[in-house]
Amino acid sequence: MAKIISLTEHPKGKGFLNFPVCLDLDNINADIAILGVPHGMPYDIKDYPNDQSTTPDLLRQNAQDAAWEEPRTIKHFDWDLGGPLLNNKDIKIIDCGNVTFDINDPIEHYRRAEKVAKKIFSSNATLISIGGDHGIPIPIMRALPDKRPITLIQIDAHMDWRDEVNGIKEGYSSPIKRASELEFIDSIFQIGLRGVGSGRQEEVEDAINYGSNIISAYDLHKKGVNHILEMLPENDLFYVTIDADGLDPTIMPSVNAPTPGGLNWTQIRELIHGITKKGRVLGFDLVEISPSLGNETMTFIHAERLICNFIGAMVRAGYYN
Ligand SMILES: [Mn+2]
Repeated sequence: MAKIISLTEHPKGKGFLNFPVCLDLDNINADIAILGVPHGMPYDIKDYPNDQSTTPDLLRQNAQDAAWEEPRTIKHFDWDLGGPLLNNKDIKIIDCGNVTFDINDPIEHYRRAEKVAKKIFSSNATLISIGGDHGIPIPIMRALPDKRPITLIQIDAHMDWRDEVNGIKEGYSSPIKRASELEFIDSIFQIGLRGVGSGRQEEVEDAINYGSNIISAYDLHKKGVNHILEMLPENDLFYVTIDADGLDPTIMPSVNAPTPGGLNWTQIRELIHGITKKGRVLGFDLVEISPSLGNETMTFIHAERLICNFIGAMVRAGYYN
């Protein structure tokens, strides 16, 4: 069998924020595992790979640059968290590299992603997946432990509830529709929806019939983050999928469909900390950053902060005590 994982070489030969690289997936001993998932299921053969496929390594590189003077991001006081990233605790974070693509089999990378994610979830590590387009949560969510109901939280400008596009059922327009078919996902919250392209009338009706909790970006701006957090179940298991276009394009501009009115930094930060305290986040992904569209540095800065806020919040919520 072909190699499942590869890690594109980095200047310092280390993973995200210099966390150690671990490619031995049968011996995962970590609290948090970071995984690059560059490839979705594009609607056109020319999009294997696509612009978003470059993000895992570019984000590692950019975060690396931000972490100059190596331990700064990890050791210094982080005002987003009220202390250092890991709160001076013995928390082990690893970078598992990227899921590779097989040129001879256009769905093999989904099988690999699912297999890797299963190994990480079954090791009890929290999985942070870096996309890639919004197809990538489809194999990742299939790998979630199916013993207890899980609440899915999507932050996105779009519903992503298409059954298929051009006959493709596992592409970036369909992750939430596919999630709605997973028996262990018992409720869905869709936050930040706005603009055109957020699904046709039939997708909206399908989502409403399913019972999805639909919170438009304007609902959030009007009612506030706390109101949204109060709607979430207590003590549940959560999986969170974040489409970069759910955030406002002023802070995450490098996306294919920039749409005004998105979540600002303060809102996404409060949401991350609030969700993390509500229950246990088994994993989250950040997808749909298209670096070649420009303003990628601004996008990566917010992406790095978003991941660090999640890590710091999970540590402080006592997940790894
Ligand atoms: Mn999306």
